[in-house]
Formats: sequence, structure tokens, C-alpha cells
Amino acid sequence: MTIQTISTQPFTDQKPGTSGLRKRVTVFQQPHYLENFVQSIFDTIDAPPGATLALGGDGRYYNRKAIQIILKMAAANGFGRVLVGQGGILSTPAASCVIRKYRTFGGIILSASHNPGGPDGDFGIKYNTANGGPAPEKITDAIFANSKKISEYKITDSIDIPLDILGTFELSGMQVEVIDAVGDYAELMASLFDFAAIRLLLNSGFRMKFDAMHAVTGPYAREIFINRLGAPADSLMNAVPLEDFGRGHPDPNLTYAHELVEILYGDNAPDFGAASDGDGDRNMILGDHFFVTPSDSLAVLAANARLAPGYAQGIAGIARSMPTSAAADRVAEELGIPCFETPTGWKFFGNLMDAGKVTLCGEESFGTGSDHVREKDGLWAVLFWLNILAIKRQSVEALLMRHWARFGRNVYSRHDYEGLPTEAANGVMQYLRANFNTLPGARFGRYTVDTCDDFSYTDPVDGSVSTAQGIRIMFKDGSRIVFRLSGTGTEGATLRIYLEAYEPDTSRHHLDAQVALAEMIEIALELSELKIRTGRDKPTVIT
Ligand code: VG1
Ligand code: CO
Repeated sequence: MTIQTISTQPFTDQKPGTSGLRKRVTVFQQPHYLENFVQSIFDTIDAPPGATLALGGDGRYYNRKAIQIILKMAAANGFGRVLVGQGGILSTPAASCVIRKYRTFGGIILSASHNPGGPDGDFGIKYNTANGGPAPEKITDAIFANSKKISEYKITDSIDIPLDILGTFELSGMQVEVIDAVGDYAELMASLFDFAAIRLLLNSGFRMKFDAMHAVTGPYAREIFINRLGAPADSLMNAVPLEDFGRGHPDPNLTYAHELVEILYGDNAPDFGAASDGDGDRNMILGDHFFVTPSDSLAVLAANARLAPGYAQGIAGIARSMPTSAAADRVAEELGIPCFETPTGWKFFGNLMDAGKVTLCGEESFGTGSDHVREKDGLWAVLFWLNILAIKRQSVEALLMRHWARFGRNVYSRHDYEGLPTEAANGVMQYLRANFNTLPGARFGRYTVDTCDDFSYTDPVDGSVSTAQGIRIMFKDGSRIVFRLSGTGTEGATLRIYLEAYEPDTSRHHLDAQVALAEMIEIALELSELKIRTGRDKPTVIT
């Protein structure tokens, strides 16, 4: 074996977004593109010689190829050992679990999450630190800076490792351990939840359907729901991972998980439905003819956390991303625990969890998790729900109705405008900012603007500041509209409009969110001049 030093030229577009670097597969396939970014990670993190790295991805097209390249680069860069998931696969939360359990120096996760895969789809890569969480901005900024001045990378000329066989292999003096991708994670879940109670629930007429969307959670769901919890085999659908997700869009929401939605809203519907995304960190929760918004899901889990053995001692605090509804804040208030509001993206929760300030975290974008790992965790959320239902023996709908009767309902919806010309999307944001001075006091129907700002966040643990994290228009009655540009897309711009109104009146809790929010939706379009500026009058996706 020889270490080769390959000279290269920088690419200018390797800036990590909300969750790592995401680009079209064809972009990653350009000579040196992946290598440049990986070398920039290694140059930035400066691991001591002989350090251990975790490595795995969501199994999408190009995953295997990328894994082999990264292994050879890790060997050439002085790593002593790499733990790689069998077949090159690790769900994002399982990767976080492996980093923590085996105390690796860090990990590289290959995923474009909910973005479509395949030769014309997307690919992605991100670095997680020793706590198991996504690298904070300080590190991703340094990786980007490095990528703009890189001139060479190191790689060995060794042969490929057989990724499908469990065991230890040697690659140019570095140990490559191909580990069972599922076992450690399943064990962690069994330590947090009452598997006996869930097993009983699943064997007493309660029916569930879990949609793995042909993505990474299939094998995890099979091991946990079927093998360990005794659910019937037909409780799973789309459970075989495919490199192109069966040409689907592995995003668990009402639009893209329509197959599951049709089952839960059809005749003889199961009691419970759930889905997860490409890399297994998101979750959607459904009841029989009922949809639980992710914001409400976080609040329900917080309010009932003590029912799960892993949280029986209570939770220290909650954190939610800024656009997530304040439903969890109401629960935190009643529990007498703090609730933190962070920018969008899981990387902002890490410090709070490491400092023991929060136990549960959530985002409106179908992300929920806790300090058991440092990523959001789709199957964890599904198991938490099943644990609660197994003890409470109520329908999902009844549980929510009671929750709202107690705390009031934060009616919530997100409208996404995908694939907008970047200039038009930026124009909307600039126009809104330009009106910050005149908006307060302005009246729109029954709503009056109280304040508006561009959200900025000071991390209470390390003092780092993140600015321009989304425009908030706050109304006098506590309702709110948030405008934000996505940081995970690979084409054009995606504008997200987040709408929230508080409804204490129980007689209105059964209303469909789109009906309850109709007036606010009109206001959002009016004050952003969205139709004129983008030519669109309907969102691409409503969640
Ligand atoms: C989206 C979500 C955000 C989430 C991120 C990564 O980001 O809104 O809440 O953390 O995806 O999730 P953006 O910038 O497009 O709004 V995943 O499952 O794609 O890793
Ligand atoms: Co994801």
C-alpha cells in the first residue's frame, strides 16, 4: 500500500447547509468533489493519529462508492480504526448511537435525508463530533473555509473492503470493523421503553402500520417491531431499502407518505400509523383518521414522558426550533421546566443536551428526539408514542383532544414553496425586512402586528451567536407567521411559511388546521407580496 497525495483545485460551493453538504449525485461524482470535502473535514478536525471514526449512510445511490473512498482517505490520514455499518448502512440516529457507545473521535454520515435519491437524485455528507451530534457551525464554517483553499488530498491505493460481511479487516494498517448496523440501536431502544407493555398492546387487537418508505429504517423496524415486539409482519410497509427509495420522495409528511395516509384515512384503518425518512431521523405520527403535527407530538411526549421507563425520573427541559409551535412551551410551563427556542437544525440542540439543560428536543419538520443520542430519531418517537398508548389505552385522537383541552391548541401549519427562482425568494425576504419599521401596529382583519424581527440566537452554553435565522411576524394575540428559506435543498430556493394561532376554545379544537388558519394564510401572502414576486399562488407542500 502507498499513500498517494493527489493535487486538486477547490470547489467554491462546498458550504454545509442546515444539515451537512447536500448536492446532486452528479455533482458528487465530479472528479475530486467528494475527496475535497472529506479532506477538508479531516484537515479541520485534526484527529490524533490512530483515532477511531464511525462511518455509515442511508444506503442511497453512491453510498457504497463513497464509503470505499472515505475508508481509503481515513487510512491515508492516519485514522487507526473505522466502525462502518454493515453494507455501509447506518441510520442517522444509529450513527449517533455508535459514536457515543464506542466513544469514537467522530463520525461521517452519508445522507441527503428526505431528498430523493438515485443517479439523478441527491447525495449528502456531514460530520458529527464525539458527542454524537452534528458538528456545530464553528466547525462547519471551518470545513467550508478549508474547502475554498484546498490543494491536495491523501488517499491509499488499497483494494475495496467487503462491506456486507461482519468482521474486522485491515486496510493499509487501519482496522475496519464492519458492525451490525441494527443491534446497538435496538438495544438502546429496549433500554428506554416498556417493551413488555408495547408487546401486549400489539397483541391485543391494536393495529399499527409503519412505512419505512424504502429507506434506511426498514431493517431497524423489522428487528424492533417484528422480532422484538411481536407485531404481525403486515405492520410494516416499504421495508426493503432501495438505492432510489423506489423512486419516491422519502419525506414522511401528508404529501409524500400518501400511501400510508390513504391507509390511515381509509376504511377499517389501523389504530396507529407512522413513517420515517431517508436516513431515519424524522417521524410522522398518525391515528385512525387523525394527523398529529410534529409540534403537538413534542408537547404530548413531554406531557407524558414519565410513562416511559427511560424518562420516569422526569425531563430536565425542552428545546424546540424557533418555527416549531409553542405547544411544548405550555407543557414546560406546567411542569416547571425551561423551554429553549433555537434556530432550525439539530446542531443547535447539542450544547443544551450536553449541559444537561434539556432532555427532549423537537422541530416542526417531523423531528423529535432526546438526549439518548444527539440526532433526532424517527423510530424512537414511534416507540415513545406506542409506549404512551400502551399505558393510556386511548386512541391517538382522544389523547390529543384531552391534551388540547388541558393546554389549549396551538393550531399550526407549514406551507412550502419549493423550486422558486433564488432571486424571487430572496426578494420576498428582503421585502419583508424592509417593512420591519412599518409593520408593528398594522392591522390585518382581526389580527394586529405586535413586533417583527429576524431571529437571532445566542447559545446559552458557549455564547456563539447565529443571526438571520428566519423572519418572525408576531401578532398581539400571540399568533405568528414565520418566513424562512430552506438550507437543505439542491435546486432553486424553497420558501417556508410557518403559521401558528393559539386556540383555547375546546369547541373549535376539532377544526382542520387549514380552515382554522385560513385568514392567517391570506395575511401571510399579502404581507410578503408572494404571488406577485414569485408567480405562485399555491404551496407545493402543506404540512
Ligand atoms: C429542514 C428542516 C429542519 C431540519 C433539516 C434537516 O431544513 O426544516 O428542521 O433540521 O431539514 O432534517 P431546511 O433548512 O430545509 O428548512 V433532515 O431529516 O433533512 O436531516
Ligand atoms: Co432525515
